[in-house]
Amino acid sequence: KSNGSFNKTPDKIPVAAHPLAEDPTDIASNIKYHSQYSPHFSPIKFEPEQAYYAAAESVRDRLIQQWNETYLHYHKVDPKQTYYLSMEFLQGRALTNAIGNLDIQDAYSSALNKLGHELEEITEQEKDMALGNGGLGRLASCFLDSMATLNLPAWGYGLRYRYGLFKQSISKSGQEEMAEDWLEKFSPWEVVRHDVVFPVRFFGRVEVLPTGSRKWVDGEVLQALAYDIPIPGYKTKNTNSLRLWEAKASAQDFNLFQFNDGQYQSAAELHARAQQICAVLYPGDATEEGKLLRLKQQFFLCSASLQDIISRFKERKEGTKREWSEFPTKVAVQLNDTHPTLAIPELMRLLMDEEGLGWDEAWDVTSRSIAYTNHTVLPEALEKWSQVVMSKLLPRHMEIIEEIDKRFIAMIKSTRPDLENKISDMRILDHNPNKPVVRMANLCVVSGHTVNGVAQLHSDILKAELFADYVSIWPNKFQNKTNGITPRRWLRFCSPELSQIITKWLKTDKWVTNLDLLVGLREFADNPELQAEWESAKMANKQRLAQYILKVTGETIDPNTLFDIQVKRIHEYKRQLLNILGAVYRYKKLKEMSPEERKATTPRTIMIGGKAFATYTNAKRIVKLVDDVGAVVNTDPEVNEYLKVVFVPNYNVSVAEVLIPGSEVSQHISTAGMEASGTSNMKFALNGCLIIGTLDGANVEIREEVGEDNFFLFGATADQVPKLRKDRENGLFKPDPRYEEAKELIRSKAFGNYDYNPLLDSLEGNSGYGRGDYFLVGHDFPTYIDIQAKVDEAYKDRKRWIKMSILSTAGSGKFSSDRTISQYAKEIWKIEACPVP
Ligand code: 4GP
Repeated sequence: KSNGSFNKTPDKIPVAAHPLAEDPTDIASNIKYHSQYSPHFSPIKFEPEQAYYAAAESVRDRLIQQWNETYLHYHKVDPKQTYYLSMEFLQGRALTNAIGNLDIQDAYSSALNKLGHELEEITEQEKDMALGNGGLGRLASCFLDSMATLNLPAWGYGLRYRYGLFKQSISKSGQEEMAEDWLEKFSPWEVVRHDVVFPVRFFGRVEVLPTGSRKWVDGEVLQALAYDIPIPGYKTKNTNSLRLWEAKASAQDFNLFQFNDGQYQSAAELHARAQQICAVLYPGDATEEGKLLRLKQQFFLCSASLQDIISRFKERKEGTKREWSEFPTKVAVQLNDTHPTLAIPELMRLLMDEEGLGWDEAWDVTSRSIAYTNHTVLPEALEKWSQVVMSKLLPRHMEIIEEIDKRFIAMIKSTRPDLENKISDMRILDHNPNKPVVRMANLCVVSGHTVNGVAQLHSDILKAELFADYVSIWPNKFQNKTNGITPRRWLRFCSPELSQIITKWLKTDKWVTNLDLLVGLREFADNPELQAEWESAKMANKQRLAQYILKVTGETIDPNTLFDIQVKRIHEYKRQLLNILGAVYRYKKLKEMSPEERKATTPRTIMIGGKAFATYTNAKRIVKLVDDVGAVVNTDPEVNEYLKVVFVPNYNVSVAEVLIPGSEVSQHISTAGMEASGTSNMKFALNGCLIIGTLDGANVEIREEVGEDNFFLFGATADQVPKLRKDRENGLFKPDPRYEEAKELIRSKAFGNYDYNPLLDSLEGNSGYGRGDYFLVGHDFPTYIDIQAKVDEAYKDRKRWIKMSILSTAGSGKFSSDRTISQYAKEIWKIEACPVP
């Protein structure tokens, strides 16, 4: 039992450093050693917070040992290595994951007991490393876990943002954003590498040398300093790195003269600009300054990472001169969306201007090394950078991009005259006189050796629509890699109860690294003993979730009601609005019922969580609406036994680890064709939660795997969407009366005085992006309500429900990120496992 008043470590435990101790007493000594000799607090305290830091540092010792071995092993073997470039990594907490992957959970738990603490309470002390926004960032983190677990030589590269994604709180006026300071105290999981520093230039000009070659000079130069985070694999020695860059200015850039003259700001101007680069993830880009800062961030990541990659390429064969043609056989660079596209012209520049290669050779090396993953077809997310800004910030890169564009056009003209009328869409530069831009996705497709989508439907849409013209030139360039999630964090560690049951029935825990083994549960799905165990594990998780909701919202929810969850970024295409309109409709019907009729319904708790981007007004209105509906429904004594609506604040990775295991149904209800994949759908399904979903993204494949009977399907399909929008345009849409009722109730101010008309008006009028119900809430509403009624019915049959839940887990094997990463390794990166002996 934790002892809050405990002020220092117990005397009977000796203080010693045993980095690799296995015995709990030795581990306790090691933790004690860190509390005394790696101090971060005054010496008399040893409360949960101090215990967390000391425990984390003792785990880190152990990681460092195998991390160094991994580094040396890769150095010696010199395998082909992958570098995953991403502006986002949503790592969440590290302690539980590290202890779990190292398989030292029991030893740490009892070591901490000896010191008067509980492991569970200690892990709660850790702040999430929230250097990501949503699916794309969390995917990158799942991938890192799988790469290490599969012993693949593969590193992540990102930026060390000071503030991650904002912290969300909900007040009377809706969502409020605050800076999320994950480094407030410090992170025990990062190691600064003072010997890994690279210069990164901005602005300046291009100088033509007497030899005719070109060089980027002048401007301002910042330093990129490496911070490494260890990424341990599950039950393996291999420990990879996530290298995060921080921007710094040097002492020479500090003007002592100006400072002593009282000109403090201008004396440290470059230092201040350096700080801006890694200050926040996705700074607002409504202003020109904001756009420039984002472009700087992207270039900073690309330039530092590529200089590092090149230096490692050389270092691993020190003393001998390597052929550059060997580079693509040693290096695979994966661009996680278009954000790191500048890696392409930067690699070209480094090879030509710094290493002296000619265009053709540099192009060959670059295009054989780099591949690109697309994560969205939303037009606003396809990056386009102003040519004016690009020329100013990166003059040499602009030249290189112009040359790539020119050569691409020449290639089309000489080899594919049939595509000449498509050139203006396909080329990289868009010379629209009002706003000439560089189209980053086009640059990736033209330059990379492989382009992939993240679920079968999405990859098909990329090939048939967005990139169709390129497919006819390079039919083999396009692939699908259906996303996945790590079964370690998303089942084994977040739901130990369910994991234990699975291991017991499968008679092995090998499913943790071979998730396909879960199909073995199918044969027991009807077994009453398994069903009873399953139900009680789910109930324990629901109770834990109910306690969490009480703690963060003050709302009491009943674990005997159906737990229905939708958690993801708030976006109109994800249609949280459909969910809340459904809840409003349910509320209205409950109000109209007699007490007896109400008793016959399936009581439900609807939980919705997610962050709305600070400048996305409609998304913020949706958050407010959910909260307002909850305030009325939850305090209405007539219905609150049968319905509650809760907005879960500050959704992040560690909150997901509590919500997902406790869920029974979850909603993945995007307009078909718009959600590239989704990954939380996979986490829910794996945890025995049934999905209410449209045929969108990976839902399609989840339904195939878990079986149609275990998936609540509704809504239009992707191929129907264009016609439905056209029909709307032509006044052919006839709203369902139930839909009108729900909207009317909100307009009638039943949920408070806030003006929801602008939000509801986006559902009216003629269709068009952002208006006239572009996302087809109205069209899908009736089938949504019908399927919800089926969910209510199904829940009443407990046996059938539990069976469906078991079958959902049993069918989730495909969605392991181990499967996804094995496919990337084999089919895109051509890398092989390099296990540390
Ligand atoms: C997301 C997609 O919206 C989501 O469907 C997908 O599962 C995820 O990437 C991972 O592939 N995209 C983003 C983004 O997060 O910023 O474009």
